[in-house]
Amino acid sequence: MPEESQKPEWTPPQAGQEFASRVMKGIEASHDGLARGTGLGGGQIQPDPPLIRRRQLGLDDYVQGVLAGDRTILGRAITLVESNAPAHMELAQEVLKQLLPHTGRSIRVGITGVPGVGKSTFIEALGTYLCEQGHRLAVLAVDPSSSVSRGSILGDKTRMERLSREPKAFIRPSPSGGTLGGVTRKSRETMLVCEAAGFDVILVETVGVGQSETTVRSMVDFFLLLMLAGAGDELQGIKRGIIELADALVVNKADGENKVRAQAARAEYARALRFLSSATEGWHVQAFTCSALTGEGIAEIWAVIEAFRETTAASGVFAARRQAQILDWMQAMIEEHLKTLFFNHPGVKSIRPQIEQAVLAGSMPATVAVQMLLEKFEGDRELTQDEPTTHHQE
Ligand SMILES: Nc1nc2c(ncn2[C@@H]2O[C@H](COP(=O)(O)OP(=O)(O)OP(=O)(O)O)[C@@H](O)[C@H]2O)c(=O)[nH]1
Ligand SMILES: [Mg+2]
Repeated sequence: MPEESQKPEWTPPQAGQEFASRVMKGIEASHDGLARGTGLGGGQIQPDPPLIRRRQLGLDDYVQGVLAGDRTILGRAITLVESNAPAHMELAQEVLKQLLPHTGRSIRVGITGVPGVGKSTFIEALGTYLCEQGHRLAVLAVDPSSSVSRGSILGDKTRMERLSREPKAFIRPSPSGGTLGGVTRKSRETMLVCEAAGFDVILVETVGVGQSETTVRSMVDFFLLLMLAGAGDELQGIKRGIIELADALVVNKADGENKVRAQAARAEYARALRFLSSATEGWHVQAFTCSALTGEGIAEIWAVIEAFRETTAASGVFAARRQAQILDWMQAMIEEHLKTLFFNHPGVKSIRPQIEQAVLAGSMPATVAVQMLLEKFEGDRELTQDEPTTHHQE
């Protein structure tokens, strides 16, 4: 592991470079959830070096560091990838390009369920088991609501206590990205960086509310839905559509007095599954029980995930899904980009309030309003071909 604190090449930020200090600060926060020095290199705990001494890393430093599994550089590479500053984006894309040939060799597992169902506890149990089995795993979170709180996974450190001390595991909270699109881009790229660093299992925790399940489904190979016994579906906020995204249903907290109820709920879900279509071609979705707290059932669930990988790899569904996901992702990024270009367009911005007023007052049909705005957007763009590119990330 390079001793960065011995290379004081830092210079004060110039005007316009404020982002650089923001990135450094992010790294200092050590938000892989680990104490400094517990990295793969197996070093002892060291005090945080002062912010001022951190060395700028170049393209090669990032690429070589990540490929070597250097945990400090991995954390910084992810921070770079998450940065919204145009200068960082350029370097980040260059780093990603070089890492790309080393990505893809993992199984990506998404874990969803309503708040409190036990996702973090489940990840702690499964993750610890996987490390014992010799796997190396990265835990990521996708939580667009966490932009203010800096990711619930950080607050979860107590729930992932064993895992966060595990040298074979790397825990990364949700990026504070604003829109779901922004968070997703960052998480997908973070996933690639983790794969290049040699992690062979990627677990993605997502909040079981809103659109994030669909988004996480579109970035993982296997999607696992955690459920509770006793609570009605309405109460759990689980819609049939979400169940249809899942490759396995798992009734958690099957322990103590709750065990019998959990088994009954499992049987009920198993019956319901017969009438639903499967998310993955050729895969029969089943319901299970487990206790993330005691670890009971965890090994069996991993066996299901392995069976899934074998079945879908043999049928070609695994590779086909990944290909489709890349194209979907491209399309989503184009849509986000165009949306930002449109709504930030000065001409559009200047006439939009009056047009909206006219629509609300009933003096202009919405269709005409849209047409006027689009004409403004397209017309102005034709006139100003050499306008500066808008760097957009969200
Ligand atoms: N008895 C029992 N309690 C559990 C089990 N799994 C989780 N819990 C408890 O349920 C509570 C919520 O667990 P979390 O792992 O934080 O749930 P989560 O789904 O990650 O919650 P959010 O991140 O807030 O969405 C905690 O108090 C856990 O200790 C289990 O298998 N059995
Ligand atoms: Mg959690």
